[in-house]
Amino acid sequence: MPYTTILTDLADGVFTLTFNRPEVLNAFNDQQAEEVQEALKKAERDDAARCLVLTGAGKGFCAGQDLGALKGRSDSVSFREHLGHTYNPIISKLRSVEKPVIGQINGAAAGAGLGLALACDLRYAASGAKFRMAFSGIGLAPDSGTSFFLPRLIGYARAYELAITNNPITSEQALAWGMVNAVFPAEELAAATRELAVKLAQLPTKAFGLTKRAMNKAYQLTLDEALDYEAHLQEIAGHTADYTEGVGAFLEKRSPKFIGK
Ligand code: T3D
Repeated sequence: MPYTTILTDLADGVFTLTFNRPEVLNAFNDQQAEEVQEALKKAERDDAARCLVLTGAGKGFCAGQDLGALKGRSDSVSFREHLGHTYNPIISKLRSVEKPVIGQINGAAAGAGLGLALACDLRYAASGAKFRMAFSGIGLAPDSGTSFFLPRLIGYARAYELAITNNPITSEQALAWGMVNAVFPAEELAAATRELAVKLAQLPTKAFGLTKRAMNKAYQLTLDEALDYEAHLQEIAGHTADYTEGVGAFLEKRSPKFIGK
């Protein structure tokens, strides 16, 4: 079935997923959550997709849950169950897919939309985009991984302050606090993201995946455990074609041609 709430594109090794409900700043309904899950699974399985980009159509990145859809929802719907089959699998997939994921934050990222942005590996933001926790504004607590990622990125005091004041912050503030990697004028954002994504898609994808696995896991480990886990992953990296190519190219004083395997 063709997607109705997202756009997808695969070119030059880059899989781009665009949230496409611009009239509500790409806020999610259940259909969108289902389509994003399906598209991410497809991108994960496809060897031709070596870098993922998430972005939004129109002027927003993603305003989180579509509040119109939430209002029409029956009281009998469990929030826990809803999160369990909408945002949570998406956030988990963004963290577990062993390819770099870049958030191209073209406009407002709020609520679960902020969670999606923070779950990306890297974030390039447009000057003029804004970041808002949003949950407390409607009497909710943080979800979609925001309580996990935000304090780790910017520290507890700033994260808690953003959560309880519900103040939005600018891209420039987000950059100063380490929440995004770079900020570009809006008209330059897509090209800057594309340039990075195409470059990453030509590099050793398998090693990038193992790097992500190591850094995800390191959150829960002691130093000794992390050293052991690194050694385990290096055993895998050291048997890839890209490792052989990387060392060979260095010794032959030529540029490596990585195939992502
Ligand atoms: O079980 C569960 O599913 C619970 C899960 C919850 C997850 C969540 O994400 S809860 C949080 C939901 N999101 C929000 O509360 C965000 C609400 N929106 C905002 O705070 C602001 O709109 C933004 C900071 C995102 C952007 O501000 P601004 O000034 O750039 O835009 P705006 O004028 O407020 O919005 C533009 C339009 O988008 C506007 O519609 P209109 O007047 O042009 O027809 C606005 O109503 C609409 N819009 C924005 N956010 C949402 C939305 N429509 C539906 N749902 C939204 N979340």
